Amino acid sequence: MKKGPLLAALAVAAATAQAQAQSPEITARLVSAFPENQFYVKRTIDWIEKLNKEGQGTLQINFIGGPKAIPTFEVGNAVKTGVVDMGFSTGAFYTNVMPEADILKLSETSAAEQRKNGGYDLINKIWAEKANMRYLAKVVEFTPFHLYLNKKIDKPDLTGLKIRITPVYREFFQAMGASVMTTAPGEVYTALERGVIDGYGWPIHALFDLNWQEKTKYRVDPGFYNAEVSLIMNLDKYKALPAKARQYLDEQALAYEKQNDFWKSYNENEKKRQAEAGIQTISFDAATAKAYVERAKEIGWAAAIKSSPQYGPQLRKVLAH
Ligand code: 173
Repeated sequence: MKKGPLLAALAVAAATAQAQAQSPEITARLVSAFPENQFYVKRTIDWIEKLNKEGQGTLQINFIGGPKAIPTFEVGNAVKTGVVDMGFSTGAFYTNVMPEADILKLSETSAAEQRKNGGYDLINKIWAEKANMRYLAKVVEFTPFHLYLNKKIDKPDLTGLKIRITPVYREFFQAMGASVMTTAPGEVYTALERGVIDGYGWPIHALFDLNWQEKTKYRVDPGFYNAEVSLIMNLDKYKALPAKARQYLDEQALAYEKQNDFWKSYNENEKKRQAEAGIQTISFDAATAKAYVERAKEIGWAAAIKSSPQYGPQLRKVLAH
């Protein structure tokens, strides 16, 4: 017998209700610590759109916005306390939650290697214990930081210069004699425009997203450390996800992380773009360059271990070569 439309509709409604009772669709709210006009965020929004399309009935992510919704340095706390469910951030922005957050910049092993060598599990142990967070995936890596300047230097000496930092660069730049000022990315352009700072720390890429090339004369080579940007989630929310939603989220986050090779070619291109925009490079001779990078690393690990005597040494084993 052919079902009438009413019966068919009732059958669909009943099936839907049953599916929802078994495993309701979950919505997670995500904020970005980086400004919305940054390419990172656009990439993440693309990822969210795909996740939402394929995750209907299972999991949806609701992108709330960038620092206008929650200030850059507050995103970590918002995720920790569950004010939002998910964050898109770098660890340097939530050292106010735990000092360990900034240690991932010292990674020499890749995220893929850390999934195998116990690094990912250790990170999740620490993030759970100290920040009430799940570290889902690292989605920016293979990206050095650089010092950008508007005054010329001929050696690694920043005496008399005021440099914009985040915790990433603090100890290293101070050791070179800089006076430092912490700001969120969203405040750098104005600080440059007003001459409040003589330079800043920032990755090799993403200068153009915020128009800083207009106010930047020099990039100092070589770069140092390894920029880390990741997706984090409130641990209670993560644990409360139905198994299917959690598995789907883990898979999607891992698929995003697996695209990280993208940054290698992107970064080469960004270097060219900087040169074309008139940003000159200040390069040290080979011996000075080597000492510069080694010093950054030594100072970075000394600070990491001082800030976390408990986990600094354990992280070193899985992050450093
Ligand atoms: O300089 C910064 O704002 C910063 O710490 C950072 C970290 C990772 C990616 C981009 C910026």
